[in-house]
Amino acid sequence: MTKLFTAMLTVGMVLWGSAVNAASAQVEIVNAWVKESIPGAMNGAGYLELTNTGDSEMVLIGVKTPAAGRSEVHEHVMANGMMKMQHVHHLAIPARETVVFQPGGYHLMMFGVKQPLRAGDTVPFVLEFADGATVEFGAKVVKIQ
Ligand SMILES: [Cu+2]
Repeated sequence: MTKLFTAMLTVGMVLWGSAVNAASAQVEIVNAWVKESIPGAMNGAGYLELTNTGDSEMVLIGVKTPAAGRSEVHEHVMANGMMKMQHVHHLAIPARETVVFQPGGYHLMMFGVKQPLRAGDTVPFVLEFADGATVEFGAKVVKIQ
């Protein structure tokens, strides 16, 4: 990872640090990871297990990362016998339930990755919920064989 990229990520994390509010305590994130970039790839994807630990539904409405020009919550769907990705604008997570983001299903789509994502790096993300809550976490870049 270049020095410039490291600095950029640090600035991003500091700026977003102030955005966390108390409601974020209602969400737990484990097993967050990102696929290592394949040479020449402009896009990337992140995965995680997201648990709503609270007593009320949480609705995920967006995701941000300083590592890419734009990021969206996506899912894979079958359309006319073909797998395609689509933007998920509202993903409801019922109280006490876990949603697993994994290859072939929900993922955090990154468009225009600014630097190749290398195994061992950590990509910071912020999830945004309909009630205004935000949750920050780091996803480890993993090499895909
Ligand atoms: Cu996608």
